[in-house]
Amino acid sequence: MADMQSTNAAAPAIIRRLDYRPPDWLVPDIALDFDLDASATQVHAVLSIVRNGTHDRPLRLEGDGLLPVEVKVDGRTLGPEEWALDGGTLVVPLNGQSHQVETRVEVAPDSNSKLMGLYASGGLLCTQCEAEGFRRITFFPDRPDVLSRYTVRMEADKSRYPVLLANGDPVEKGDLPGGRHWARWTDPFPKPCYLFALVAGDLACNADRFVTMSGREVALGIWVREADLPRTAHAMKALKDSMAWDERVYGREYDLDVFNIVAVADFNFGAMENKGLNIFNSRYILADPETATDLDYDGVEGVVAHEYFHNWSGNRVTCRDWFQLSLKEGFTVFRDQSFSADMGSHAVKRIEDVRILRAAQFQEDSGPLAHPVRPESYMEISNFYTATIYNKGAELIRMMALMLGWERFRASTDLYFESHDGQAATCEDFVRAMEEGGGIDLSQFRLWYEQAGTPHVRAMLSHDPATGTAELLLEQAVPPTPGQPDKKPMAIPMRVALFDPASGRHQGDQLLMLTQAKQSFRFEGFSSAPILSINRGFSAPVIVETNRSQADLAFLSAHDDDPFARYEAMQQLMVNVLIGRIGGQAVDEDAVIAAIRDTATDPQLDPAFVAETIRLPSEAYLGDQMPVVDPDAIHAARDALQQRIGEALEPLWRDIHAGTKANAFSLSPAAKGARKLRNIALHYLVASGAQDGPQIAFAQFHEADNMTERQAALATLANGASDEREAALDIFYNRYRDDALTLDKWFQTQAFAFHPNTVQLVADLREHKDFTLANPNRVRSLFGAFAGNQWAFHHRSGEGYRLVADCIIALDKINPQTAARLVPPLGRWRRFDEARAAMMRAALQRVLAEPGLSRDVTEQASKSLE
Ligand code: 0A1
Ligand code: ZN
Repeated sequence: MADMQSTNAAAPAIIRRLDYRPPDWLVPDIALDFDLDASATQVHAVLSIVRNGTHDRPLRLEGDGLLPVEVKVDGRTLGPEEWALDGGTLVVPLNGQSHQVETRVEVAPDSNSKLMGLYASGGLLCTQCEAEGFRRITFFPDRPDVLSRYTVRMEADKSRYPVLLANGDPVEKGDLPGGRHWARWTDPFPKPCYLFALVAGDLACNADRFVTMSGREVALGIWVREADLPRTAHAMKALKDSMAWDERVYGREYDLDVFNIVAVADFNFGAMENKGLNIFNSRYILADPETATDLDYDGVEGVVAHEYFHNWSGNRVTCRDWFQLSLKEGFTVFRDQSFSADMGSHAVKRIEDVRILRAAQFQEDSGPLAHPVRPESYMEISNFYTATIYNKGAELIRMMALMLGWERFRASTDLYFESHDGQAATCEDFVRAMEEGGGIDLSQFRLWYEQAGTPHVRAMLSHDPATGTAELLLEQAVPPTPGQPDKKPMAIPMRVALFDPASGRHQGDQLLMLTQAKQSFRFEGFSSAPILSINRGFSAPVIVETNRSQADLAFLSAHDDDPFARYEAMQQLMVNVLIGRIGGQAVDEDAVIAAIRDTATDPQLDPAFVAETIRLPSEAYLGDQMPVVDPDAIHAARDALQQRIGEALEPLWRDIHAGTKANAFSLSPAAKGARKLRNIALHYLVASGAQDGPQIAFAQFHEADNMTERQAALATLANGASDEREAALDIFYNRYRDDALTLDKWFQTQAFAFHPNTVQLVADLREHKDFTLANPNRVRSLFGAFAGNQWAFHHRSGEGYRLVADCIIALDKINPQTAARLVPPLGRWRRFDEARAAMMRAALQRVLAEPGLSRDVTEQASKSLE
């Protein structure tokens, strides 16, 4: 049977949610033995398998790029006619109910450029198995509903790989002849293979301890290169804070004796929640004031928390199949967002999270790659680690928590964890726990999991002075998305308040449930027309259109007691002026300037909130408000308004900039807020065109004792043309050329700059000696940032599209997952004028015509053209 091998060069198969079938064989136990070596690692796997149900189907063990050196069943080596390879999958017919199956394979970590499976990074050997990387290590039923107890033995050269880590707890170790050593780890918790991990290398440890709520001591370790040890303190603090928070807020305790984190330089995503052994992209572990911005610090805190929280929402309760990915990701993002809000400012965190949602998820939801939070089909699951699964998924949990109230929500999460502990569950299981624990009917709410697309809600407030009645008419519509032309009305929780303009107060915040296509709500007791504050706290992930005047928005920007709604009013005020300007209408910029001045000078407000609120909406967000995006007009209008704001309030910007200079670095919320505001002030000051603007920016760049101020000054300078620009870029490069994470900022700042020559600069940086396609962080710093720079990427020459398509084609041969992440910006062609759209389609077609294209890029590019 061994000659039955088949190759699969045809169009990638489509996997469908409704085709789910329970596994044919279970694997209660697995023992793995690794003889580790960078170029030839031997993997010996012993699987105890049990037939699941009554059937006569053979055992199928997935493999990707593996050739069995040996296959044994119950201790007997099989002849080549007793097994077969079917497109990589090892097929073994078996008669009994349970067997012991052994395989031996050899893998080559140092030629694994996809960074999936076992790979080498900076002298380390490490693994990445989610979603389907375990099949690149050994033959196994690589699906999340097969849960096994793992024992892992590793053997390696002791000088090269003095540290050997795996999931669970270490149990035994020893030395071997020839300078080799070994270690054995066991993980008592049954887990799916996507949570398997090992690391071998020369690592130093930041060791600490945590005592859990039941008094157990957990040994914590953050493992990095020796030189990076001083940069691990913030991650360790975040880990301990997360452990305490999950106990306090969700009643969830850690369950093993050790918890290890390893930082690696080459990693496709942010980090990975492997049981007891989280593996991180080093950018989410390492931080010090010299090299990390406040945003980086927050990223470390948030991602450490995210991965830790997965221990319950993901590991103890895992996913039945990959269509349920948001079960663990949406819930875990909601948990990490709540944690970060508790660690800092709720108001600012909500604004930041909504900004990310709108920038990434709303765009996804309105384009060719739109998909439901629980998708129906995929070609390559790696393409579904999206803002929809993560961020919109988190909004769904947030809405349920809002509808239930915290106490009932918490009772429901307890029920969910208790009833599904040790299981592979579904999104439906979660919703049912919410219904049972919360005593609520979520039948209509389930549409949020099924229907893609961002709902639009039109809100019209009218007032009858004769009766003192206000009427709020809400209408909803969910736009068509691929495969879903017609949508049903959703259950949309809308927090609203009606302000009395005379007193500046409202009668209370109400939660309205919009469940019909059109619904009206009446409010009594308004002698004069109230002002509508709607979707407060961004209670639902929808696009709200209202009939509010600029005067109403200005009122709310000064008086709304819901910080998100106050921010939103200011942003809408700005959007209206900018869109008006783009459309050639006469607009009243003075109202915006006055609102900014009032906000920036209000002593009651948190400086971090002020900074968020007075910042102009991004060019991309403005594009989202237009029927056809006009990148040049948007840039011109935004630039001009920025300059006006800069000029009109120049003394204020000088004051704020001077008044927020700190004597010594601190990570306190007040110090972070001051830096945020200081950087915005600098930005407006330079935008004003003041003669000394570049010098002031350069002075900040030069004098700063922290990266937040240094990088902001560099970014401000990078937008213009000045001697200071070139000097600062040179200084930055020379200072950080040997520090990869910081050098990434140098690439990113230039790719993201509003500079007329950005396209050419990016083309030149592509050829820079420090640019490499082998490191995903470097690729994202240059091409990810560039593709997010609307004005530059959509340069009318089409050169931006060409650069990104070239990068996708070259990168696909090395790392298809990371290549596929660069496709969506090209897929937004329907949003642009026909000349640009044609060039974007041509770029996608050129990518698709590439022979041997990966399944990852094929799926994204072909769907983008449909
Ligand atoms: N589960 C991880 C995300 C993740 C997914 C796939 C990966 O493969 C390269 C890596 C990480 C998380 O949500 O953090
Ligand atoms: Zn996650």
